[in-house]
Amino acid sequence: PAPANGTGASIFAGNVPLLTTQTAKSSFTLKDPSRGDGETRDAGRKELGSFGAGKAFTDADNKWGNGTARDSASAAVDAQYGITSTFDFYKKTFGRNGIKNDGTGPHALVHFGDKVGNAFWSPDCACMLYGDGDGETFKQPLVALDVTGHELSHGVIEATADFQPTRVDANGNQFGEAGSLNESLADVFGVGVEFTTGNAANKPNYLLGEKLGLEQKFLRRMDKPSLDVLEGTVDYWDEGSYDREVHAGSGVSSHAFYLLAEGSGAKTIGGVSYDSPTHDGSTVTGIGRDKAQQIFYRALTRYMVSTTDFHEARVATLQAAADMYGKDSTEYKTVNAAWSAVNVTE
Ligand code: ASN
Ligand code: ZN
Repeated sequence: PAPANGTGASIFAGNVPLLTTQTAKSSFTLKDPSRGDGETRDAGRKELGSFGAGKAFTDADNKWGNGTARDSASAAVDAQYGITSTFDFYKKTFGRNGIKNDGTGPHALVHFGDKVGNAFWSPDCACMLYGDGDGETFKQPLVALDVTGHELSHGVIEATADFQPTRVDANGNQFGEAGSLNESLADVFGVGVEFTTGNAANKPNYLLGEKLGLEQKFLRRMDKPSLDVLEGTVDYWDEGSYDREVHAGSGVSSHAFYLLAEGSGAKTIGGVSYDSPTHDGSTVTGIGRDKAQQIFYRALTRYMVSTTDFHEARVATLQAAADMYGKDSTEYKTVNAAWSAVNVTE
């Protein structure tokens, strides 16, 4: 069917346009035919395994939500906006047609579980599951744009390098450098979604999860990852990285990416102040976010594999930079400098 022009009042991104599907005279559903039928459905606060495919959201006038977390459809507006923004980001930036590059639109389920303070990419359904927050640490539904960008990027990563953790503990926590790269690149491209979307109510920055009502004001950040005390994210590589919890370990390459894009030292971007340190006291001059993204994406999709560690990630990104700019280029040299600055050296 032809897409129908709807609008949504989101919780985190203001009023947003949505393309939907008309199913009857006065009935629309939150499915976007122009983006591979990307769709958001309702898990009805049920736990894994008990909601099936979830329930479709329907609306009579194609004006969705009221912009508050108490309204069931508003979280769905954010999730659907995240789907369309992420789909568009990958297409526009890398020419990638959907998560699996097959034109299929992503699927999401909101209101997942009872007081869940997390969001997940589920390989089983190849879909996103969003909790409404635990009401304590995470005070908001986890449907903000960078969270969606992060989770759907896990889908892209699964379809490409498919990083695997070296170890999973009894609580399901993952460890190791390939798993840390998984979390890090999900942050790299999650931030990319924010910057490329350029939503006025959700200003782009290098913070992840700054809208989730956390006491430390963000979940992770890329300029100086160790400012995250919640997960204990690190700034630099050391031997401990080989067996570090993957979110904590993600800081190594996220920090390298930030330095490659923006450089070291103090800087203000979009109203947020950053002060990115280097392990070796060096000064790094950034090559800009666009080039940094292209280098990391090329490395992810051509050179990284399920067991890639940080030192191999360095080689992969150097190879990507050499392909695109040559070995004598500033870009190549800056990739090298950025990894050195996080203590990943030859
Ligand atoms: N939000 C977490 C993540 O995407 C959920 C998880 O998979 N542990 O990393
Ligand atoms: Zn993740």
